[in-house]
Amino acid sequence: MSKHNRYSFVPLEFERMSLEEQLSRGREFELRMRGRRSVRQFSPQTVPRELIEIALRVASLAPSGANQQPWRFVAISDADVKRRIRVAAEAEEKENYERRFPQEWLDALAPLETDWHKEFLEIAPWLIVIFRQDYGVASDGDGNEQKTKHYYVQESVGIACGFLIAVLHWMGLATLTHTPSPMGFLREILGRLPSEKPFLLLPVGFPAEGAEVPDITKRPLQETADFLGG
Ligand code: IYR
Repeated sequence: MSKHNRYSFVPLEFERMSLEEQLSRGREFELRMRGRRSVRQFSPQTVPRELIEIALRVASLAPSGANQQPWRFVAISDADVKRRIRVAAEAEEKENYERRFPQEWLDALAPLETDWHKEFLEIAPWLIVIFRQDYGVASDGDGNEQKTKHYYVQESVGIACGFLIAVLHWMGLATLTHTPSPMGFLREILGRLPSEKPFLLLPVGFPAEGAEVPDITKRPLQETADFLGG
């Protein structure tokens, strides 16, 4: 016997649009998303919490394995917490750049001109840390912890992060997908549960005046997609 109750099913709400409308929306979205860049130079200008809340609500709409929504977002504007994150991230990254990264990785990073300094972690008005929950923890009422296995956690959290990055850009905010490695310090600084693993660290804000980005291009569709039929 399954321990799960079945859902009741309701009619799907679905907006059917003309092909013209579909094309126009698709092209508009493509154009906007083309302007999205990873930013490493942030302005200290503040960003209202309401914008971050909207973005996190949108991210939380992502599909997930068995609708388990195995994510936790921690949004930080507190200067002291940001400073502690910067100090810990720089310690790991210094080790990476000076000792841990193999030459092949350093060579791949060289064109980006990144190094272990991460001042953006203090300058950006918000840091969003996304944790993945590999299992759920609930109390059974007798003070015992019950663990629930989560499915497709990496995929689900990756999709939620995609939603998050897209909506922040759509709202006129810059982000950097930052993955200092290893990221265990985030769990300690933010006091998260052992079931929660840091997945991504996303500085959010406005770009600094005169911010520069590498002159890179995206691979054309012929290289990234195949059509069979249609
Ligand atoms: N996490 C390091 C190194 C780094 C790795 C990749 I792959 C990048 O695309 C960029 C940076 C850092 O943030 O410097």
